[in-house]
Amino acid sequence: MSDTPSMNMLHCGRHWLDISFPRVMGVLNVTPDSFSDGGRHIAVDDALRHAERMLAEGAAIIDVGGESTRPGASPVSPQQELDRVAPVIEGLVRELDALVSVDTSAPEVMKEVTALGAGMLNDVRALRREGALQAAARSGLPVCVMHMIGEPGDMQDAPHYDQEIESAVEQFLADRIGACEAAGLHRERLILDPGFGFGKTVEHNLRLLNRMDTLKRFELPILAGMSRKSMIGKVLERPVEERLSGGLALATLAVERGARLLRVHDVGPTVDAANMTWAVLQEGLEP
Ligand code: 9MG
Repeated sequence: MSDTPSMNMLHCGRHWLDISFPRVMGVLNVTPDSFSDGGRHIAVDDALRHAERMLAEGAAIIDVGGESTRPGASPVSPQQELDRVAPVIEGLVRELDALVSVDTSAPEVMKEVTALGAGMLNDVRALRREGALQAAARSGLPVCVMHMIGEPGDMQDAPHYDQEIESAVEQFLADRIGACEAAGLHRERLILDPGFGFGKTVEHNLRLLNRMDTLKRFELPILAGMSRKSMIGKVLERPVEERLSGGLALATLAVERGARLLRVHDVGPTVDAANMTWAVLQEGLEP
């Protein structure tokens, strides 16, 4: 990415986000499997307390998602998504003044969450749903566009590419940047994501991370999300609750290969890993 000051600041609604150094996005899933047994009110409250902890540990952004994008997951309706995320977004904005990103592909949801005070959109389908490009353009917010082949329901059924994975991802993102610009969504508002774990084998993921610096040619911020993913489980043979060390190794490499945003569950340790990596890359003490 360029070192021009304007390229290092993202205008996220009422927040400005400084990405002149790596920043951490904390994951806040509000899908039914992430709710506690205590009923809806308690679940919203739990979500807010969890977000508060992530902010205290150094998260710059909270990414709220109401649709599970895990392999095999089924899609939900926009109304279901909104019912899940809206009360949490309201609380994050009102009580915590947090910079909220919303993980959604639905244009209806994009419109509503913008009105609720979200500061960023995160679309794993890269604005390919009907009306999504227009909704994102109208929101005025930065948008993360991610590479994925297939849908969460089938994306891990023998993913195959006719070219090297990094070329496929680069081509896809170049096409999506073009589509965004044609829809009036300016380039300065885009964040690119290679989509680790989305329609990729473990070999694809490892190669893609190793060569992720090829995406720097777009001169746009890069977001990487690998926290607790199965690529760690497969290489280290660890269950999901034992993937922190592997995740920190991947976060470190992602920063070295150009990522300025890391989407993670374990915020505190990742902030330290990213700041330490950055200090070496900058040969200085301050993040
Ligand atoms: C929602 N979600 C799950 N994994 C993700 C990843 O790797 N990147 C982005 N942008 N979103 C993700």
